[in-house]
Amino acid sequence: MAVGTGLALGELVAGLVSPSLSPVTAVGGAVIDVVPPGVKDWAIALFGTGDKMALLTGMGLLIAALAAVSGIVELRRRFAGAAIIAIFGVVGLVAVLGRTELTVIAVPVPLLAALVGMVLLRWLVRRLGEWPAEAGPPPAGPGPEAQLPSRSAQPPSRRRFFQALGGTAALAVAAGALAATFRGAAAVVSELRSKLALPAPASPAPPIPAGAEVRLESVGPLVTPNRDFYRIDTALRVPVVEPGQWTLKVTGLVEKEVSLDFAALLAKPLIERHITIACVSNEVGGDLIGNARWLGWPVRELLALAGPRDGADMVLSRSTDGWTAGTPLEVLTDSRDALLAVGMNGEPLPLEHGFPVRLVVPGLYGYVSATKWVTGLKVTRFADDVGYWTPRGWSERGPIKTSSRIDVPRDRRPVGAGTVAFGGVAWAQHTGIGRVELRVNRGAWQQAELAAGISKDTWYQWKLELPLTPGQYEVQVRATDLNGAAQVEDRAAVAPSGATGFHTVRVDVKS
Ligand SMILES: Nc1nc2c(c(=O)[nH]1)N[C@H]1C(S)=C(S)[C@@H](COP(=O)(O)O)O[C@H]1N2
Ligand SMILES: [Mo]
Repeated sequence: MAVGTGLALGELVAGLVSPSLSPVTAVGGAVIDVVPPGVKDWAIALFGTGDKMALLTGMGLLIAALAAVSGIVELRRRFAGAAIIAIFGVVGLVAVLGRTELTVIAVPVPLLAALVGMVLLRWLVRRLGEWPAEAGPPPAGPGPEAQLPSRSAQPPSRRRFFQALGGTAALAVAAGALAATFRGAAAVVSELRSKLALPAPASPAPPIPAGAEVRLESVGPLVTPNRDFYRIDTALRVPVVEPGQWTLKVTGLVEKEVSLDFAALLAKPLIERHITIACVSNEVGGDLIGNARWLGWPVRELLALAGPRDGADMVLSRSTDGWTAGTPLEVLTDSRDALLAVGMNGEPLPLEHGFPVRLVVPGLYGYVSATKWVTGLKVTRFADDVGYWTPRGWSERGPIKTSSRIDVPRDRRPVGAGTVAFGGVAWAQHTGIGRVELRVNRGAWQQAELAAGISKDTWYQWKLELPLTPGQYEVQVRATDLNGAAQVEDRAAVAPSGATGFHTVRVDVKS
C-alpha cells in the first residue's frame, strides 16, 4: 500500500509538470534502451505489438513483489524495507535523468515518490507493531482460547492499523484517479496530435548547405531533435489544448479584430524555416538554446489583416495559462520570419513546446517572443502593457546577444597531445555570424573554420585544430557578427538582459 501510494503520487506530480514523462514509463523506457537487441527481438517475437503491455505488466508484478518483500523485511528489521524502496527511487531517478524531454522540476519526482513510500511504510509498520503488543501473546494451541476475539473485543490498536491502511489506500486511489484524469486529457490531446497531418509548406525551408556540419564528435547536431530541445516555461501543469478548441484573437489597437481557428491557420500558405531560439537565462557556454525547423504562418500577415493603428509599438501575446510576452511590433511586421508555428522538425509541436500553436521570432529571447500555447495577440504600447518577466527583474526588450560556445573538448577533460580539435557553435540571430576566433592563454586570436550557416537566423558550427604540447591551457572563443560587431567580452549575469563574456575551457593536454 505504501509503495502504491508513493507511485500514484509520483505519477500525479509528474503528470502535472510534464505530461509525457511518467516515472514508471521512464523506467520502462530505460529497460527498453538497455536490454540487448537480441532480447528485444525475442520479446517482440513473443508478445508482438503487446510487447509494451507485457513489459508494463512485468514491471507491475516485479514492483508488487518487491513491495511485499519490503513490507515483510521492514516488519523484521527497521529501515530494511525502506532501503528497498529507496532503491526504487534511485532507479526511477536514473531513468528520468536519461529522458531528454525532461523538465528540471521532474527530477525530484521519483525521490519524492520513494520518500512518501518509505514514510508510509514506517508508519504502517509501527501501527502494525502496536497491535500484537496490546493483544497479548498468541494463544499456545488449539482450543477455545485460540478463537479470535469478537469484533467488539478487538483492541483499538487493530482498529488504528486498519484506519491507517484505509487512509493510505484512499490517498493512493485519489492520487491515482487524479493522475489518470490528467493523463487521460493529455493522452487524448497526444492522440489528436499524433493523428494530425500538417500541410506541406507553401515555402519549404531552404536546403541545409553542404558542409554546414563540422562533424566533430560532441559538437551537437546542427538541428536539435525535439526530444533534446531545451524546455523553459512557468507552467507547473503543461497546458493541454485541443486543436479543435483553439482560437487566436487579435485585439487592441487594431482597425479590425481578427479571430483565427486551427483549421483556418492550417489553410494559410505556411512557410518552413530553420530558426535558433534561446533563453535569456542561458549562461555563457550553456545549453538553453536550440535550433529547429519550424512550420508556421508569418505573424506579419495576420497583423496585416488586423491593421495595427498608429501609436502601437508592442504586441502582448498571451498563452492559455495566462503567461505573456511583450514583443516590439516592428519585429513582428518587418521582413523577418516571425512565425505562428504549428510544426517543429516535421512534426506537430510537442505538448511541452506549445501544441497546437506558438510564436517563434528570430532574434529575440524566448521570454519576450516565443509564447507557447498562444491564444491572444493584443496590439498595444510598451507604455501601457508589460510582459510576464518585465516586472520580475528582466528587461523590457530582449534581443539575443551574439555569443559562441566551445563544445569540444569539454572543460577540464584531459586530451592527448598533438593536434587537438576544437569545435562548437556561434550565433547572432537575424544578423548572421561573420567570424569565429579562438585564443589560447589570452594570446593572439586565431580564426576558426566557420561552417556555412543554414541562415542568419540560425547558429553556425565552427572548428579549429590546434597543435598543443602537454600542459594546461585556457582556451576562449569569440564570435563576430556579419556587421563586424564582436561579442561582448565583459562578463554579465543573465539578468536582466542576457549573459555576456567569452566561453572559456581549461584543457589539460597529457603526453
Ligand atoms: N506560455 C509560455 N510560453 C513561453 C514561456 C512560458 O513560461 N510560458 N517561456 C518562454 C521562454 S522564457 C522561453 S526561453 C521559450 C522556450 O521555449 P521551449 O520551451 O520550446 O524551448 O518559451 C517561451 N514561451
Ligand atoms: Mo527563457
